[in-house]
Amino acid sequence: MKIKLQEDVLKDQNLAAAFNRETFQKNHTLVINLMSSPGAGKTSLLEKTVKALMNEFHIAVIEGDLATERDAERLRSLGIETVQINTGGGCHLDARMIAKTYQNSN
Ligand SMILES: Nc1nc2c(ncn2[C@@H]2O[C@H](COP(=O)(O)OP(=O)(O)OP(=O)(O)O)[C@@H](O)[C@H]2O)c(=O)[nH]1
Ligand SMILES: [Mg+2]
Repeated sequence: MKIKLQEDVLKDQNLAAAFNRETFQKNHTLVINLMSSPGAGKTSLLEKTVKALMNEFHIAVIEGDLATERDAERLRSLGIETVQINTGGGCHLDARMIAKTYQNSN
């Protein structure tokens, strides 16, 4: 008899992410997760995208950064709602951070 001891370390995250996807779908919200190396051009791409589409769509941004509000300020200056999450030490946002921010903004 085999006893399976392994458990998916991302189980909790996957559940939270599934809940987020369901919520976004219900609200007809397209959510894009934009990730890349530091300095790769994420905020620049967001600035260009926002400028090109802000008259046609309601756009909001959740920014994740180790510290500072600088990137959020760059996007706010274009007139769109931007929430900055400072992770303190982590290099990514997780599904629960997104859920909490989305609930607080709606
Ligand atoms: N040559 C070139 N430079 C770019 C391009 N996009 C952004 N940059 C420059 O790359 C640098 C970093 O751009 P950001 O948009 O701040 O990059 P980021 O990924 O948001 O950076 P972090 O938030 O610090 O991870 C800036 O000096 C930009 O002007 C590009 O398409 N070509
Ligand atoms: Mg940036």
